[in-house]
Amino acid sequence: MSLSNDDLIQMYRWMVLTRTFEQTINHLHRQRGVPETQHSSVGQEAIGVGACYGLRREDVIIPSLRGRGAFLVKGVPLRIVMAAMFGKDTRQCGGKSTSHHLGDLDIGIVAGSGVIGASIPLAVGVALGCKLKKTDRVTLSFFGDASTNTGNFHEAVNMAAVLRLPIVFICENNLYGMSMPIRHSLYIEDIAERAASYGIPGVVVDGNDVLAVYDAVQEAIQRAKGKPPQPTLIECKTYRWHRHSEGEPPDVIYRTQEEVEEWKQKCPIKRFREYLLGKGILKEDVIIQIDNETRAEVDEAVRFADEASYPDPERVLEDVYAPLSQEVLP
Ligand SMILES: Cc1ncc(C[n+]2csc(CCOP(=O)(O)OP(=O)(O)O)c2C)c(N)n1
Ligand SMILES: [Mg+2]
Repeated sequence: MSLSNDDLIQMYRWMVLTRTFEQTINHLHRQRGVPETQHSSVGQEAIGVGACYGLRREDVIIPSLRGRGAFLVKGVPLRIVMAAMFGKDTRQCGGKSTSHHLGDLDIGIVAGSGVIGASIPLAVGVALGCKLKKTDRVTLSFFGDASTNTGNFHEAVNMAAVLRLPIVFICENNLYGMSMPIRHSLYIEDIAERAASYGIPGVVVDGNDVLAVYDAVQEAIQRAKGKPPQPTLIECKTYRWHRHSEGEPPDVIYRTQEEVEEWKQKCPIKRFREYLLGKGILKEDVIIQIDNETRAEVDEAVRFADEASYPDPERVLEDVYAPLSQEVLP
């Protein structure tokens, strides 16, 4: 799909909304605590937005633990993501999910696993199911760089390649695990190189360039819809601005402030804004309007989350196991 000016402004808006949301949660965390430990996506907004923009409702995503932008663009209302962070009862996951395990099957979001790398085989299972059911649904699997050092990643990518599954693997390479720099855990330059071992395309993309992410994912979706389908591994080079999660020790232990500042200069939102201003697609008054609207939307979501109820303790054991289906009973 080619993007109209309205699309571009909408993408910019999603990125600003994601950042405003993250910064607000960060502030609330410090101010009064929020039940969920926040894994901020500040600095990485171009990936979730670029990858999910234009996806169909029936396409499936399994977001990473920093996947707020992906949730929003895929269609989870902001107030629901906020309520999930507050541990409040919402239709999606009933307050048991926190935001990074949020799922909503109705709009094609499968909840990821908290175990690093473990969401990747789940995504492969989803893609296999979609293929066996002869749908044209595509699955997007998001994960971090450190996740690609787990056996889960290798087994899953291999299986997807062998079974020719309609899936796109999207690695958000922010250069660190929790604190481990990838230069200490990887002996190759690009994670995308790993695709070659499984005979699938590996693509390196500037993860701070929302349009580059969009293009790469759209191309990969076309390959996933091919006959036979072909998976792709996309590596998005990016950087997380905040510490791994709120409450972690200060990150000066493993990276320098100069490095953080250097990456802030490559801010994906500033960059996209300047591009759109240069093309005359965005005007200063629209930028201000988007800032004000997203601020108001986030404030409303906080009010909603504050007023929502906590889940009923009686229901704590519900939804732990899927009910046994008749087919597997003797
Ligand atoms: C099997 C396992 N080991 C350790 C952890 C603790 N842990 C949570 S996030 C994380 C780092 C993840 O790094 P990466 O995959 O690069 O994603 P990022 O946090 O950088 O987005 C670790 C080690 C975990 N959740 N699961
Ligand atoms: Mg990482």
